Amino acid sequence: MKILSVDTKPFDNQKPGTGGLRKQTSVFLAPNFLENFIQSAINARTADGQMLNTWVVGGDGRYPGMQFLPKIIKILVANGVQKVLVVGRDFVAPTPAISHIIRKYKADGGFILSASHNPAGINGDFGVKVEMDNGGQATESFTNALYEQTKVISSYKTLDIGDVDALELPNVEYVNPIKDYADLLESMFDFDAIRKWFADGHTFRFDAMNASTGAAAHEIFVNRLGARPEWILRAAPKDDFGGVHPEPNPTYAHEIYDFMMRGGADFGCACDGDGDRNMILGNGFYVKPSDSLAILAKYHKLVPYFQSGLRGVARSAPTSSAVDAVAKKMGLDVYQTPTGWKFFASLLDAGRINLCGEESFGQGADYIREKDGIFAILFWLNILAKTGKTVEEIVREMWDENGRFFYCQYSYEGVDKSAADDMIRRVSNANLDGRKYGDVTILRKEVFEYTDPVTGEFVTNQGIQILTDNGVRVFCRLSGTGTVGATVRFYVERFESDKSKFDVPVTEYLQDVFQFVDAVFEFSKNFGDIRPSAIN
Ligand code: G16
Repeated sequence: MKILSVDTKPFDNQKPGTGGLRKQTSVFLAPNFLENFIQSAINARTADGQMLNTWVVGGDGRYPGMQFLPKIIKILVANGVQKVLVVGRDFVAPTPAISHIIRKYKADGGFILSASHNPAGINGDFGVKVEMDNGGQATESFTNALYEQTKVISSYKTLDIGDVDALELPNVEYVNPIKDYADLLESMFDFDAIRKWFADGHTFRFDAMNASTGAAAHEIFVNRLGARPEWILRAAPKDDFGGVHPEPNPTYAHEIYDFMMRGGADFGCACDGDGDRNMILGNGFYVKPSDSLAILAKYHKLVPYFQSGLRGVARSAPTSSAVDAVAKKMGLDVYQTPTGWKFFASLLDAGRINLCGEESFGQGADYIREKDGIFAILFWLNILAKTGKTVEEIVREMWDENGRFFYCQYSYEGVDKSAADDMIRRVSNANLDGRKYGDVTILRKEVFEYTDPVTGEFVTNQGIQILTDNGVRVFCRLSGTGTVGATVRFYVERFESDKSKFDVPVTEYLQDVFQFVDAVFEFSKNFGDIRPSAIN
């Protein structure tokens, strides 16, 4: 095989965001755009002279992943990779299953061709997540090194193989991840108890949103646990997800949300495009992701995998403090990290935590280094099966014991980027401590910074946090996963111990907090009277 060196020029827009490089599909289709990024990742990975032997390539099935696969294989082999493990013959697999394959086959890392929960297709988004040899997303320092490479790249390597199909090269091996992934999860949870829960007549719905989780859901919930096949909705993967915005929240997964609010089943759930996020729904009851994390921590002893207990838990800073309250009662360490699953990896690697999660509909644990939607769903099924309680009873008991952390995330998607940057800069630099807004006084405003307690890696500008004298915590940051303009996210939380108030609708309960947020950030003054595009 002849190795070619192809001249190229840097692109100025290849800085990865919260979860890899994400762009509109049309941007990725520009000549050399993909090639530059892949070669830059390899350059960053081999900068210290290390060879890459085994590399995993998988994806959530979105267009044009399948068309990109031969190009990526050729670049990897031309750069000396001995074995390319392609996950799934049909090249569709959930991100957590791919993370497991990287770890199981002791690969040097991998590429996951996914833009996660973003819509797909020619008018949607595409992305590449770069995975390390622990099966987790690139660390902050590696991401910075990769970005530096994208700025100076002048050529990439590929193979001249004429008409030979790159997928048939002797270096390429196919791995079916579904069995491995299902086996792994079956080894962790009490499948006998869950089987009995289904056999007892409980009803279930899972929405795969036409994306990557349908096959795994069928294998796990139907084949292994006895759910009915028709309970797995939108299971067949489509390369444009059938036009669905595969984000499991009440806004975008409204079909299953509405169905469950009408009392459609005992338990409902959904995963995002690449299967690492989840939404949990009871009969007429929606579980906030932050509450879900707290509940997993509370009930961990019911799960065989966690039988010997947790050492610690972690949450991202914008996630509500519900898990802190539960974990402190159990004597567990609690870590607060910046947004981005990559920040959990070192804590998991060092054994300081074994459970973690985020408000952005993701929970996970130390068996892999990605969040995992089906893991969270099985965890809930395990809790329901072992306690005999409903989803609503489980959540209400947690509130009764710990108080309720009223919490809401308001997102404004696709707003003007320079205005959003200006707003963040202005509030970051303002001296607001002690300042009064009506009856409310700001106790402390801080720009969130983090020093990784394991690696010492330091990051700053990870969002703005405000604490007030009436017990409110506000967090604001710009999304790192959007592709058009900017997405401003406000996260607000207020603790309530008065049980008589637990049933007040969240948005009503937090209404005055939102007026305070608007006054501090001057949001409507700068962006007009726009409604949030998602309230979760
Ligand atoms: C990615 C990261 C998550 C993070 C999320 C935040 O999720 O892996 O850890 O919470 O982004 O999204 P945003 O920056 O839009 O608020 P995913 O599922 O998109 O890979």
